[in-house]
Amino acid sequence: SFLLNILREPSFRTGNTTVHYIGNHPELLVPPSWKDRGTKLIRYIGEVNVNGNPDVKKKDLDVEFDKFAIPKAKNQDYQSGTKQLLTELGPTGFSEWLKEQEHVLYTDTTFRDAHQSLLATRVRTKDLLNIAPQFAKDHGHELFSMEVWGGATFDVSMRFLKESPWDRLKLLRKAIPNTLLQMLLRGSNAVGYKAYPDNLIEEFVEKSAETGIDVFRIFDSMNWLEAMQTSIKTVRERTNSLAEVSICYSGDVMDKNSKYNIDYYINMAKAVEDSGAHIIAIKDMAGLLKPMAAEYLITELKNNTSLPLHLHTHDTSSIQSATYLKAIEAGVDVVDVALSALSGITSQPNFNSVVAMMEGHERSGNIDLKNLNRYSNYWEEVRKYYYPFETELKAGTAEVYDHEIPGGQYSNLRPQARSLGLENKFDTIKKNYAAINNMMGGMVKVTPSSKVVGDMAMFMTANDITIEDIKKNGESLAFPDSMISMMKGELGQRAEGWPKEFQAMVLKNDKPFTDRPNAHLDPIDFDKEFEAFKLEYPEKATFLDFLSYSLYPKVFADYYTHIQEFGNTEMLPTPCFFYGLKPNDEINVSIAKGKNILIEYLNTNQASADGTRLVIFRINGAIRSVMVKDNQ
Ligand code: 3PY
Ligand code: ZN
Repeated sequence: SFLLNILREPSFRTGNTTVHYIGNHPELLVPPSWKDRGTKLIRYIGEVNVNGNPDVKKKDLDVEFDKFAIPKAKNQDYQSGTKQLLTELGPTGFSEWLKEQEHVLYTDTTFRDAHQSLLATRVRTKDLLNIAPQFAKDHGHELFSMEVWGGATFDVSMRFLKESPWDRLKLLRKAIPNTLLQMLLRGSNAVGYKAYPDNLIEEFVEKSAETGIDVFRIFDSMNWLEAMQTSIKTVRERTNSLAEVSICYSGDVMDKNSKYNIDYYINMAKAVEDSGAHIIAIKDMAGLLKPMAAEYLITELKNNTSLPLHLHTHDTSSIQSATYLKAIEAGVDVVDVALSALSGITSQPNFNSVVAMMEGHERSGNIDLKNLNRYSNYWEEVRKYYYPFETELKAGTAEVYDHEIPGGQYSNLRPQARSLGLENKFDTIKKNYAAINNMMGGMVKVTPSSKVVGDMAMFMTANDITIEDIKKNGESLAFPDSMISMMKGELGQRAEGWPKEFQAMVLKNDKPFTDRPNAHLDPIDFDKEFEAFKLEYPEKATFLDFLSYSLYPKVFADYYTHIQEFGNTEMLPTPCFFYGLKPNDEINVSIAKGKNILIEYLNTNQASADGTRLVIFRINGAIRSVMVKDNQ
């Protein structure tokens, strides 16, 4: 870390070093001690106490959280599970094994999609780690996998939680050694909202596997297989993980006249099989697959393909456990569920209740329901910490069949509407969302294509524009950037193309391209750019950090600034991270392996003339204070 200090010192970085360099900079020889780390942390807590966490808008600083006990594992040790089986059998052998299982298997999404869909992806690593080893000891060996990474978790970790997504994965891998760890990968968009160069996708996949991912659920927001090929190929050739390739479910498979009829799904499943997939996922991101439709779809796919089938849904309509029962009876191999306390509505169906539903069924698995309930109780308590991020939908809605808004997007749409002053027009927004989908000839709507439809619905609602207005005066409208980008081809292609007239209206005189957007992006020069990165961000200079930076340069830079100013805030308890401390609150923070500090908040002085306040703490018994500018 001396070297890091030196590398960071500005005159060193500009190359103005002399033989007197160290003599002129004695501070560089002072090791960063717990005192510095403590000071950084109290600067953070002081800042939150005085000005609040900028991510928490509905701030209620007097909120009280009950103390509760973290469940202990019933089993002393980890029992061997699917992780060991994959190592033993390899991906192809594992895929064959999976298909032969009589009982249904489960993926627990609690650590990823469940909180992405209910709590805006805000669950912090610390709260996952509190429970991960115990849960894995008791239930890891009973599962197919745990979905723990990808989707929005990568971006949100850095942007809002000020955590390294790679550290999260490393720690979870260590805590959960016996079940497969699964991630959601947006094909050529990786874990972002736009296309990235192919060689970045390749490095990202390889490093994700090395760091802990066993199952890559790959999808494309247009169901365009071409856009998933780089990811599939990389998983197959550069890792020992499973390539689970998704078919995103849209419309209603029972409707023979729909473009998303049974032939559409059978044809796509065959193409997915030919692409080298180990597993086929049916990704029902909006929760549109009704029970009878599930029976029909799964039966037909089983008859026409030979890979295991993994079904994902969201319980937005509140009937998706019935869908699971029908799908299980039709032979689906794995279904996605979330622990009770983080299940339902825009999240996945309730794991605990699905286990109960399966009691007495010939395909029921062997899961200890009583024990599973203890883990749900943990999340019931921890969920309270995240109340400012709660989705506002209070119950299931059958309207989802009209608007087809994905679970993860639904919970974001209302806050977005509010921020644009459109909250009282939420009904119109939903109607416009459906109308745009219709005008575009029925779209697959999932990140990032769903965002385009959402942006367009906001745009129409804010400007009081109807579909008729667009058809009449589209030439003179300035469409949202995301729509222009999609019509240009920057999110990839749709097999059947776009409605030509509409595309021309949006693009005006610009011409779309017709191939993969990634084909237009220069590859990253890893050697050169990594070297430059290390000089710019010496305190976070691993190759994994470089990948984070390459995917999200601005978000990474802000995260880096946070680390420099406040140190590693990942280890602060969640109530402290979001709401600060109350007088005499004391927390015990692990700042390094085997090194803990005790931080007690004492009080805050009145603001001085220049608006600063002295915030006083005790660290390991010694009084310490920080000056914080009151922004009020
Ligand atoms: C994501 O891409 O984050 C999703 O969850 C899509 O369903
Ligand atoms: Zn989902």
